[in-house]
Amino acid sequence: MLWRTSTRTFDLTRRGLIMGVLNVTPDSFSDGGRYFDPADAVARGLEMVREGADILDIGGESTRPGAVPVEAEEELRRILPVISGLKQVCDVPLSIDTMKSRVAAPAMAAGAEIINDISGLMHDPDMARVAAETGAGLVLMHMRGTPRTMQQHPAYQDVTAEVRERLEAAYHQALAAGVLPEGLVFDPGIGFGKTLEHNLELLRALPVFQVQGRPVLLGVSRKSFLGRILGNTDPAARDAPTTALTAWARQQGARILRVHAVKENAQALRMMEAILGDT
Ligand code: HH2
Repeated sequence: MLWRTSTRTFDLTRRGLIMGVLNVTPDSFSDGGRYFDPADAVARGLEMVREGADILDIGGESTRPGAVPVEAEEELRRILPVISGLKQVCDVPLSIDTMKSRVAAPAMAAGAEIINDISGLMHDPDMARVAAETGAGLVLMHMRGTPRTMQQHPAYQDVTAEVRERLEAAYHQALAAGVLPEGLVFDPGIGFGKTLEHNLELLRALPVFQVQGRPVLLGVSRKSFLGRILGNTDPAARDAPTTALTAWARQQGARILRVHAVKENAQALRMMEAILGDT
């Protein structure tokens, strides 16, 4: 199982990847404001690399439920200094978490190699073209609606089938624009236009989201559904259940885990892979 980005190819057959979350925003739900200064963001990025991150996912717009959208210029102002800062000090693959091609294109030019589009090509018709032209690895996530409204009344007849269907359509959309299948990764989008029950059902069905045999990325880190089950309101207190889900998701076939607490999750991933061996 290979995943191609613009500059390298990951072999995911036996080794999954930890994607460290680096939010350069004032309002992200867990780390908002902590790394708003580019120097702090670069330092945090380096720390995550030391802790075992295989990829850093840099975001300049919060997508938490109710978040107010940010203009492309502002998103770029936040993320470009962090991309160039990290490029100067390490060779870790960088991913840009954006729904806008006007952000993705300059980010790729500055040295990012993966585009993480949480709208799964629904937000910006030009995104697939930018991914094709730059050769970016492309993460296609399922989201219903927009971050601002997505949690108002999420409703599905069959959440698993509908999420799978939409990701399948995104696969064909990407290929039609010239993206190579080896560049694609799929994500059911936990918490994006879903109730607690929807999230649990999607997790139960995780292998279903290996659209056309492509790898699955999962982002559950510190999310509110964990707090709803465990009765806690502090995102930073949700690293233990996140780590448990990392091991479980890897066992269910997920290959890329998007997390805040890199060290613990990398350890859980390596332990699970030791058990899985060559299977
Ligand atoms: N979740 C968040 C953001 N980007 N990308 C993918 N592919 N999958 C996810 O589950 C995912 C994502 C939300 O988490 P976070 O970045 O921590 O918060 P915020 O959106 O408030 O910045």
